[in-house]
Order: sequence, then structure tokens, then C-alpha cells
Amino acid sequence: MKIANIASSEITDRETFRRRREILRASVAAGLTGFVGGALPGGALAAFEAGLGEDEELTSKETATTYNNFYELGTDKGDPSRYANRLRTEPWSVTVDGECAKGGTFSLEDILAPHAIEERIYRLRCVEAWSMVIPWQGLPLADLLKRFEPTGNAKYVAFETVVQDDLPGVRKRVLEWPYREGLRMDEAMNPLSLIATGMYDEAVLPNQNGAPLRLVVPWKYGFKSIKSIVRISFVEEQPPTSWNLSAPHEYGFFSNVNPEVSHPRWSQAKERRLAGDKSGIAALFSPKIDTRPFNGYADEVAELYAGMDLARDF
Ligand SMILES: Nc1nc2c(c(=O)[nH]1)N[C@H]1C(S)=C(S)[C@@H](COP(=O)(O)O)O[C@H]1N2
Ligand SMILES: [Mo]
Repeated sequence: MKIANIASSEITDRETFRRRREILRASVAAGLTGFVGGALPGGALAAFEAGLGEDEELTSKETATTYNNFYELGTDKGDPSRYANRLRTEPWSVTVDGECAKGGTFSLEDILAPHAIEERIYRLRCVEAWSMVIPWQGLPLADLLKRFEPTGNAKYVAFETVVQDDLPGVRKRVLEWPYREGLRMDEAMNPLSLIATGMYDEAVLPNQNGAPLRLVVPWKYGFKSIKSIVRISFVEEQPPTSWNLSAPHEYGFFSNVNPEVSHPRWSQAKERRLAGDKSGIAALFSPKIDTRPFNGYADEVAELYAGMDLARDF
């Protein structure tokens, strides 16, 4: 693609990106990153920047907030931002139930109160073979889940998105609502798993990105990163998940990013990176880059799947 002038906003993005990385490095060095136990495990810096290449550009906020998948708001990429204000996020509460000692229904304020918010820059790889690099603000999922004291029977954790009957996509019943997702407990407890509460310079997530609370699991296809969460359930059996229910041969429960396992209708070997200042549409013409196992986070998560056949348990 030919761009006559480098847009000043792109330079700003790069500059912001560089500064953010410096802040991250400094806060990791100072032990301010909220790692459980305080001590910095070896490779903590790697876990935070998690293999982000020096030349990997942030996706522009414009693209990340206008090129979305949030089917409750509609199936076109522009629908979630177009209809964002139809999602009602106040008041918000989250019900926590199942195999835990301290479940209940909590206001958003109570959910967030004890947690320090940190920034994580993660790649997001959609199963549709495009990807972004997004600076999230949020808290480690593990820190939140531990507060509810899951029992020894909690082998999985399941999540549900709010259902508001008047949202344009909910009316059309393109999926069976509520949107559901789930993780195995050890995946949920991995330090990379994040509950996002904001992104870029916004302390509160834009509605189209899953306000007020959404999951971010960067080594899995984007559909695992469920938006606008209202229920968290600790369960013993692998929970039903929306895309697996709708097309089990196309979307597995694990859905780890894997360039070697094709979707039945397209290859997953490459992806289009929606980076820099390009709009979502222009980015569709960006060159493709290689997709990496576990979306580039293999060092942090591959051991979770030791002994599994990832072509069968996809
Ligand atoms: N509730 C809900 N969560 C969802 C979706 C959805 O349709 N509904 N889409 C998923 C998909 S396919 C992707 S790629 C990401 C997109 O997140 P983003 O729009 O913030 O980039 O959200 C995921 N979470
Ligand atoms: Mo996706």
C-alpha cells in the first residue's frame, strides 16, 4: 500500500507506544505490576510485553473502536460503534455462582474496588484472520477469581454477556443468547488472562469494545474474549460456549491461535495486521503477516497444553 505522507497521528501513536513501553518497563522494575506474591518471577517483563516486537505498531484507537465484532449490536463491523449507545451499562452488576465459597451478586463498584488497574499491550487475533495490537487497562483475571474462593471442584469458569432484548443484534437472533464463553481453570489463572476495564487513554471501555468488563485472552482467537460480562460461574464440566454451539466443527472450546490448524473454510497461517493509523477498511488491503502459535505467547502458555493433541482439541 502506498501512503503519500505518514500521518502525524501515526507518529503520535508510535511515540505513545514507545513511552508506554518505557512506563511498563519502569513499573515492572519497581515491582508495581501487581504480580501475585510481589516477587518478580523470571521473565516478568517478557510476560508483560509478551514478545511484542519492537516494530509492532499499536492499532489506532479509531480502528479498534470502529472495526468490531459484538454481534449483540449487529454483524457488520461498523454496527457495534454505530449502535454503541443502545447498550445500557449503568447500573451494572455481576453474578458469581457455582463452585465457590463467596459467590453473590456484586455491583461493578464492588467488583473493581480492591484492584489496581494496570496496562497491558496485547495482540488480538480474530479467527477471521485479522489482528490488532491494543493497549488495554484492566486487572488480572486470577486476582478477581481468587476473591470468590473457588472450590476444588471448580475445573472451569464460564462467562455470560448481558442480554438486552432491544439491542439490534439480539433481536435478530444471529446467535443463541446470552453469548457464552469459558476457560479451563488453569487458563483463567494464567497471568496473561485479563479483565479489561479500559483501553488506550479511556479508563472506561467504549461500549462497542465490551463495557464495562470484558475478558481478554490474548493467545486465543478473539471470540473467546467475551464482552460486557454479567455472570461468572465456577463449574466442574466444560461449559457450553457460543461459537462452539453454533458451529462445533469450526470453533472448538480451546481455540488457541494455531497457524497449523486451518478453519474448515480458510487457512489460519497468516493474518492481516490492522496497525497504525489505517482505518479498518484500508487495513483490509494491508499485507499479510505470519500467524504465530498461541498468537506469539507460546513461552507463557504452551505448557498449559502439554500432552494434548491441539489438532484434535482445537
Ligand atoms: N458478547 C460478545 N463478545 C464478543 C463478541 C460478540 O459478538 N459478543 N465477539 C468476539 C470476537 S469474534 C472478537 S474478534 C472480539 C472483538 O473485540 P473488539 O471488537 O474489542 O476488537 O470480541 C469477542 N467478544
Ligand atoms: Mo473474532
